[in-house]
Amino acid sequence: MHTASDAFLEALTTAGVSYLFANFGSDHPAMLEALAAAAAAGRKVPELIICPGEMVGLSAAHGFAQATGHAQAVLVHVECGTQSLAGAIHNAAKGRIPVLIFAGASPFTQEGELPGSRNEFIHWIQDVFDQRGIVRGYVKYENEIRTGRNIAQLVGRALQIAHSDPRGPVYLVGPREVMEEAVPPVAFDPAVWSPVAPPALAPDEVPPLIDALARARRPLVVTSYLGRNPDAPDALVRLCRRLGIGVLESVPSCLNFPTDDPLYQGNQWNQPHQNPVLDAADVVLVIDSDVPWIPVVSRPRPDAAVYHIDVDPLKQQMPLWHIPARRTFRADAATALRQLDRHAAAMPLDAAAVAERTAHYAQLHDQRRRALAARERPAGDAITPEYLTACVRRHVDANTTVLSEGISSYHTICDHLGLTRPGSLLASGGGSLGWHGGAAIGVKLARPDHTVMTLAGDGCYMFSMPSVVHWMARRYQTPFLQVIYNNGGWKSPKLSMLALHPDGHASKAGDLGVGFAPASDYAGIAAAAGGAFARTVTRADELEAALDAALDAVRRERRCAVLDVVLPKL
Ligand SMILES: Cc1ncc(C[n+]2csc(CCOP(=O)(O)OP(=O)(O)O)c2C)c(N)n1
Ligand SMILES: [Mg+2]
Repeated sequence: MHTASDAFLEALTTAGVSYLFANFGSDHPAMLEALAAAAAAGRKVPELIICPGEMVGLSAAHGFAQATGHAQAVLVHVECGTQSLAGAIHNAAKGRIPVLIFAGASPFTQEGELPGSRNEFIHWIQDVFDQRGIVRGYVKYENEIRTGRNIAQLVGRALQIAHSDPRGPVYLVGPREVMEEAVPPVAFDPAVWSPVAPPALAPDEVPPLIDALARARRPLVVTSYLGRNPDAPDALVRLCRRLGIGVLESVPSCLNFPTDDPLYQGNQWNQPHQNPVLDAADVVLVIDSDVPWIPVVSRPRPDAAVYHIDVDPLKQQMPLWHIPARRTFRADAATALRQLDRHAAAMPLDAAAVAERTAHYAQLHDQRRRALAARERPAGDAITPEYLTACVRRHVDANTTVLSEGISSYHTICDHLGLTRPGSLLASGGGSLGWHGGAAIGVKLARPDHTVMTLAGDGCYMFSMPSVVHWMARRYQTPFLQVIYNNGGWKSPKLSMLALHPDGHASKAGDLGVGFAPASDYAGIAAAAGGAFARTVTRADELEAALDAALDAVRRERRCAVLDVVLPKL
């Protein structure tokens, strides 16, 4: 007997989906039967990863897709499980993460008319008018599976949309009767459902853009996420070196450019001041960025010529968005950069001007590095975020992936980790906190030979559902190091308040409502839930030994390690 659920699993498998991150309910008898039937017959289906929290499951699929580019499947229970995806669906949407979410739905018959008809009280309670509406604002495509007969085609269409730029989550709903339906096998060839080919710059557009960059006195690239394609940073390096273009990262959610390259000019987040490199630029090329600058604090000069390349240049998912670009291109960053570099390679360049620009940026780069090094010294016994990040840096090797959810330490982490390899740094790309725990599991599944480290705030640790994360990490053997930047609560809302009300009541309030006293034993939560190595570190001179011991637990004992590192209070 071949059911719609068998056909669904078969289509996922044929499409190359490796994992099913699942949280089951009364909508899934056919799916559980299909999984067990496949196991009994030795038939390959996506590996089941049980997720006791949906938000963690989707975050794991998010991390896996960041590491591989491939969508995985997340299976949830009707509208309740869909709601329990919580902010992870926001993160997948904003981070442009391909992932296929499948939810069951309450049976639509109640007198036994069809196999799967209602037989539990909850089927009345969980019947809602618009289940898909819960995620409609966050997915690129949503549909109901109405028959098992074309379920493979719907999987093909959903994955094709998820993997085509701008990428994103897709959502399919299958009611119980449909998922029980006996169906004939359907031929399914994923090759004919492949993602849309990367869009390039129109050939006529290349020469004027290269001309503008080559003639500029201070050309600058601003980017946030071109490094999501691991081939793009190299393409950017080649073009920038050829022309002497500086690179500024704005709110980077991945590594876009090697931070040790002399053309690298740092990263800008919420720092409340004008970025001097951006201010000096006369030609600014924005590539793949949702927030290239924050106009009220930092922006290009009014006479700077701004150009914009993005797979998603209009940001149609954002109600308010604009940068004053003279020309805007919808193109894939790596493809466009290679086109630009090929054109630049074939034209005469002013070598003296290129050398002058390169030397100018190299000198600024050097100044910046020296200033950063000075900030890494510990302040007595206290552990600063800068010192902590520098200590972590010494343990990062060529096979390490770092996940950052450092929040008020985002810029410190980018600055002091000093990473150079594409793919070595990941952030959620969204704004709903708690991504890093589940994401670490997904990244470790995708890169079993890597040391996976997460650097995250104490607030983010709590948001991540650590009991679920550490239960899963032990069960599925995905050990990682989790470093908590514990500043005693939510520093960021306090900084947001001070930016608007520097001298108001809140600035003088003793208890602002953002502190976590009395603190939990954060590391102990992970030890209880998943047998993690757990240590709290309060003094600078304890940090190195604690990192050594924690990484030994991760690399040799193959269990998670949580270091709760106590920083100066917010
Ligand atoms: C799901 C969710 N809830 C609330 C917020 C609002 N928020 C933004 S930053 C922040 C504090 C995060 O605390 P922590 O991880 O300790 O970082 P810190 O600001 O202390 O560096 C909060 C609550 C959010 N972004 N997402
Ligand atoms: Mg904090």
